[in-house]
Amino acid sequence: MTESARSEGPRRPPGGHISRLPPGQYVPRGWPVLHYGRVPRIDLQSWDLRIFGATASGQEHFLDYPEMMALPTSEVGADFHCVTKFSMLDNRWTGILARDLMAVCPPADDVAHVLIWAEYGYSSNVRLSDFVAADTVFAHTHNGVPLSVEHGWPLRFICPPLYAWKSTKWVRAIEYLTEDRRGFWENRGYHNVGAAWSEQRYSYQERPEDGPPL
Ligand SMILES: Nc1nc2c(c(=O)[nH]1)N[C@H]1C(S)=C(S)[C@@H](COP(=O)(O)O)O[C@H]1N2
Ligand SMILES: [Mo]
Repeated sequence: MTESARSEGPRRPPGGHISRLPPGQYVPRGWPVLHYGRVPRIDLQSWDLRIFGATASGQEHFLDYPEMMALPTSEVGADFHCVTKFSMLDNRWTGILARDLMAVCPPADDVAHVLIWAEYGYSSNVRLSDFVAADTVFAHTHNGVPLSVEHGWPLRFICPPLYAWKSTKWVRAIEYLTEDRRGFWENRGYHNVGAAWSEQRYSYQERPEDGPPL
């Protein structure tokens, strides 16, 4: 694994106690709904997940909803950090681990980044090392209750150590990349990596190795 958000986590400040919250974050009263554009209308009959780009076979894969739901189910406990500074602690996400999906539709050997695509063209990129982590999940259920459409039903990506703009709602496609490519917010001022514990909020904070030139 390359240098990764995974090695980071709660730190003991000079004063003593360990904070559950990354720097600059607070816990709001409810669970805010935040996204760009409209909430899509979902039709499970026509829904599919497309896996394309640099696949190992060179072929695109398509999974319909029953095929996706037939993959092994996992539950992940994780906090959720939005760059606008709200955090939701102790979420239980149920769904399909990204690594389990990847085992079925593997990438080519030279893939190091992944773009997650949503309905209406929203996208966000993550490093393959974050994609295959044990707590990266395509979730359909939150704390035992199916996600509302506003929160990304029927399937949303969750990558806990990264800011939540990388937790794409209404996922429809996964693109395997041999060269990193920025998604929607990474092209509009947010950090290409976005590790919350390192406060990688904005693209002006990036080191050259953090992402492709803007
Ligand atoms: N498809 C899609 N997913 C998205 C977004 C979006 O605009 N479109 N916004 C992201 C941002 S910026 C945040 S903070 C979270 C918010 O998730 P929530 O509405 O479930 O709290 O969704 C992320 N996923
Ligand atoms: Mo966000």
